[in-house]
Amino acid sequence: MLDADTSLPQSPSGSQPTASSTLPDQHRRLVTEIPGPRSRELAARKSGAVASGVGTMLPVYVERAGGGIVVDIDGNHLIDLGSGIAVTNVGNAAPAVVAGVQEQVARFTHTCFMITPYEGYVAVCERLNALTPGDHDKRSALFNSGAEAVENAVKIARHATGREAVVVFDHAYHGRTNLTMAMTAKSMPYKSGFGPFAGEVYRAPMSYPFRDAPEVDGAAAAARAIATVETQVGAKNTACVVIEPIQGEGGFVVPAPGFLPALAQWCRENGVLFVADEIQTGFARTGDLFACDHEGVVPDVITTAKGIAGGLPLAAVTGRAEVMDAVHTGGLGGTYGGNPVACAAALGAIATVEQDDLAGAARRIGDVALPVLRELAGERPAIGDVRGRGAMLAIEIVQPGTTLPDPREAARISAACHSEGVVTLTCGTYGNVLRLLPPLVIGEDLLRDGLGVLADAVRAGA
Ligand code: PLZ
Repeated sequence: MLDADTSLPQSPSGSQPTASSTLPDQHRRLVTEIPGPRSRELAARKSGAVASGVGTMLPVYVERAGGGIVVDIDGNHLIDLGSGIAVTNVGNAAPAVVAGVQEQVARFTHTCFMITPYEGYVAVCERLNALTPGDHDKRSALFNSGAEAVENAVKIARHATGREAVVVFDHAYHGRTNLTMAMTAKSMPYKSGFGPFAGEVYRAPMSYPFRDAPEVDGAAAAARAIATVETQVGAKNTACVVIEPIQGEGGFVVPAPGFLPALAQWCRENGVLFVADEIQTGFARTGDLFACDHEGVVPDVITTAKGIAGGLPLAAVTGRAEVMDAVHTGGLGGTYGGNPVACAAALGAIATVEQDDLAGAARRIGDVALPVLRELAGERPAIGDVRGRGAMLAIEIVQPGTTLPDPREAARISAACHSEGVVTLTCGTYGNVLRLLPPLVIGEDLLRDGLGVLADAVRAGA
């Protein structure tokens, strides 16, 4: 039981005004089947207009969203346990984000920072340099998407080291552009048929406690990865090691303690840059501002996106000043990178994360959810593992009594949650991980309601 000081706030019972909009009523309420008739009409229009390669996981069309609720155009109120894939950490249409965007969008929408610059870009870089792990001198550069940030981190690492090889891990996800597809591990749906892929990308084994033998602790898993790199790539050819401190799309894989520090130390000893991809884990999601903070790992370079700007497209590369500044002037950029409206949103989102202690809120979400999930796992052998940190949590679904992945059961559970009005996402190399990524502003009552729906869905299984 949580004491009063540390419990999550309850959801406001009625509508609450924000900067310009109204927070939707913070209760789950279904008024039609899911998806409802108006959403189904739009789904039909979608199939005649949108390329079918662009899928939709839960085709309820959204009318508004805020707090822990997504409201669809049929009037259904769904509990948001996805945050648009870890983006709306501060909640949808968060007041400081709305205010910043409205003020900025009325003054100017774009000049291109590379042509005639503006303060917002500089201010976001200052915030990133101050907040990311390590108190060394840092510089940042802004881009539009996570994949673009990862691409640029690799460009910078190659330039700064004069080396070409990039080391990534099993189960990694880094994006869908050509270079980042090469870095992403999973073929379907991300890579299949889209090759050839960029070269000089090498994959090392990840620490995956649920699937590793018990004797493979963090140090042993790091030694295994390092041996792979040393024999198959060579330290002196390696520009950077790029790793998600907790893997996202690959299955919310939390490496064993000691794995990340050992890798970082090997990098330091070998002139290899340690690049943390914190695109999914960043901005308080895991209960620390960045997941690397948990073990005191200080990356040379860190990529951020998603939670940085409360839903507007913005991404960043932040790194040691001497690494970042190794690139010639004009070597980094793009038309929209660090767009002024996105920067205003980011300044609002970052201020909200700090002022409202959303890292603390993320820890409390974990404190509420983990015991519920663990109890459920004790009761239901389909749950092979419960893991995660803060508000980045998952259950791995297996064939009972084994560690064999059961993606069909995971999909069934997720679909059952959807039909009861709870937005859940799956992930994992084997597609068998059900993940929870609630907005960090979710009320405890909504969170518990969502977890209850999930528990019922799991219990309905064989
Ligand atoms: N690095 C760690 O999680 C994006 C992908 C959704 P973009 N993850 C969600 C999908 O199916 O496309 C992600 C990530 C990590 C990089 C990225 C890429 O970020 O903003 O989607 O390009």
